[in-house]
Amino acid sequence: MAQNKLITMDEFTIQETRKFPQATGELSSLLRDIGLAGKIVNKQVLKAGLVDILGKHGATNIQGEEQMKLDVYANETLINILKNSSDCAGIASEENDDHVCYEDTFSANSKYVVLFDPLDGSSNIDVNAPIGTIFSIYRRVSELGKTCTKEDFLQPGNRLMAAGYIIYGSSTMMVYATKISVNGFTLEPSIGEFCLSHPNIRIPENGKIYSINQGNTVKYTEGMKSYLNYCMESNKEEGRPYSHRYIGSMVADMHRTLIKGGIFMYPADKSSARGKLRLQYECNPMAFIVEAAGGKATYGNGNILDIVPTELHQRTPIFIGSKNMVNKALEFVAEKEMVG
Ligand code: AHM
Ligand code: MG
Repeated sequence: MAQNKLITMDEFTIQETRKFPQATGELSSLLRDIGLAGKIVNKQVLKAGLVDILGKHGATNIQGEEQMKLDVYANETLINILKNSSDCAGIASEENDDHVCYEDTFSANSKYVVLFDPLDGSSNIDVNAPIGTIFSIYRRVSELGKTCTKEDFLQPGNRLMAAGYIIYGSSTMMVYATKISVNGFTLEPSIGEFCLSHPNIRIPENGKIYSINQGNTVKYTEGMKSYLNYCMESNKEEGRPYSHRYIGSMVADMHRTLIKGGIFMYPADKSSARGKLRLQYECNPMAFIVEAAGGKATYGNGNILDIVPTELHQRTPIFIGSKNMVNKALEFVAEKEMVG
C-alpha cells in the first residue's frame, strides 16, 4: 500500500460518518457540495487580478461582457449549488435580505438548512489579502415534507450541526467543525480535491497575539481600553506585550487565531452597541469551530452560541480565541458596558 496517501475530504467525512451507525450521510454530502462551491469561487478569486471582477456589479469589461462582482458571484454560486443539492431545504445569506426556501419536493424533504457569508472580508479583494466563505448547517425545526420556514434560520448556535470556512489565501483551505472535532483540508490543485492537512485542530489555551481594529479605540468602553493597555504592557513572566495582528478579514484573522492561539475581538462601541459582525453568518460559525477546538467565544455577558437570534442579520460583539486569553479579557470588560 502506498505510504503518505492523501486523504480527501470526502473520504475523511465518509469515514467519520461510518462511526455513527444512525448517520445517513446527508451531512457529508452537504459538506461536499459546499466544498464544490468553494472550489468554483476559488477559481474566480485566483483570476481576480487578471479579469475585471473587482469593479461594481454591472460594470462591463473590455470585451463588452457584463462582469459580476466577486461577492455576488460567490453568493450566486452557493445558492445554485445548494439548490441542486439533495440535502438542503433552504439558505440564508449575508448578501440577501431574507432567507430562500427551495420550493421543489426534493428540497422540501431535505432536513438541513445552510447559512453563509459568501465572501467575507471582500474589501480585501483588491489588495490580494486572504478572504473567505463562512458557513453554518442547522437541522431544520419545521415539518419535513413542507418548505422550510424562517424559524429554521433563527436557531441559536448551540444547535449547529456543523460549521466551517473556506479561506482563499496563500493556499486554499476548508476547515469544518462538527461537535466532535475540527479538521482542516488544503486544496491540492493538481487533483482539485481538498485533502486532510490539519487533523483534529486544537486551539492553544494561551496565545501571544491580540487582534482588533485598534483604530476604533477612542470609541471603546473604559474596560475595553484598559484591556488593550494590558495587552500592550510589558510583563516578562506572562510573555507580554502581546503582538498585534489585524488583517481586517475575519476568516484570515480567525484562521491564524485557531492555529496559533490568540484572541480576536470586535467589541461594541459608542457608535454601535452591538459591534459590527453578524451573529448568524460570522460569529456563530466561528464560535462553534473555536469551541469544538477547545477555545471560547463570548459577547461579554455570555456565550455567543447561547444567543437566541430574533432577526437574520443581527449583530453581536465578540471576544473569541484561546480560552485563557478570552477569560482574561472578560476580567476587564465590565459586564454592564457590553450590550449583547
Ligand atoms: P464584510 O462582511 O462586509 O466583509 O465585513 C466583515 C469584515 C470582517 O471580515 C472583518 O473582521 C471586519 O469586517 C473588519 O471590520 P473593520 O474594517 O471595521 O475593522
Ligand atoms: Mg462578512
